[in-house]
Amino acid sequence: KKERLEWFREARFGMFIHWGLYSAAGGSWDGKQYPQHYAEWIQAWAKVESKPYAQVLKPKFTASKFDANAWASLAERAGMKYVIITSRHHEGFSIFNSQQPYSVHNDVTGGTNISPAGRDLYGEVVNAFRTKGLKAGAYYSLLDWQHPDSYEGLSYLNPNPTGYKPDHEAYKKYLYGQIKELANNYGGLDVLWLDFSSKKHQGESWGTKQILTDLITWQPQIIVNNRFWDGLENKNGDIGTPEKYIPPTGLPGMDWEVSHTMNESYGYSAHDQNWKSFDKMMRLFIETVSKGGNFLLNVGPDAEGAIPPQATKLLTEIGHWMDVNHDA
Ligand code: FUL
Repeated sequence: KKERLEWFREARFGMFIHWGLYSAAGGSWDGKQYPQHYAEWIQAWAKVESKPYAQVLKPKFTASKFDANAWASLAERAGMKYVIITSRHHEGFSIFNSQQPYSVHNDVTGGTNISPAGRDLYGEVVNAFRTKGLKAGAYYSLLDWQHPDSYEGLSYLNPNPTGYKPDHEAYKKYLYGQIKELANNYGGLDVLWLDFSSKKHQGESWGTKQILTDLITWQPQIIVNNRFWDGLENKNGDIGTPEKYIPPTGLPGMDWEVSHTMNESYGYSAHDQNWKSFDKMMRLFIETVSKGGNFLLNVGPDAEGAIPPQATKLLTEIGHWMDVNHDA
């Protein structure tokens, strides 16, 4: 464990990226703005079924301005040492080209891979960061709102419309298959950032033992966060993951990383304009690092793959601060 965590302990600063179909909704559905924080939860806030959700948002998710190298440069210049990107979020749509058989019990047109034809957005990001010598990890949602066999699948948004009885074993297989792809198809996986467990669904509910055993074989250097078992902030993973919160005394006896946002939401929201000032941001960063944690700072690109200008500006300012305060 010690060697695996060596780079992480020195890294201090990483980029979190939330990018998926929800980015195309931008915090609104059907003309209505949802004030809830976390625009990546829009499907749940607006209670949209997966089929119309995908039909509306997929065509908008064009990535037409997306430039993985520009993202990696922005992170590097800000002093970041790694990236964690949402390979898929709770909605269940993937920005990596998964080959897992698509469930016949659902009918989301065109399946759940959302990279534009001929591309693999997740792969492009991972490659760009690795090429710069930065580490790259995958956020992967254990929840899946579109999969009919997942615990929170169709029944979560649309209580069992067809009388179909979810087959959780089938979902576990699907989950295992996707994690296997992430670990083996992209030239390495430095962090697997799973999200999330609850009292009801944890550990073997997800097939944890097999996944962890195999992960270590596929990627011996991998770091796995703590959200596999008893919910957030449990002590069973490699790293604790307090969310938008800095524990006053750190997390004694555990490596950890605070994920923070520049406005309120992780996913892109057109109406969340509560941007933190540079001073506020630096205070959060320094407080985290001084207590022994890493600072994982989120950006939420829009459906075209543009990072909001306010975020670019903050990251650029942080980069200047790093230049000035870096002891060479
Ligand atoms: C949470 C998720 O539900 C949020 O949407 C976000 O991804 C955050 C980092 O983790 O558990």
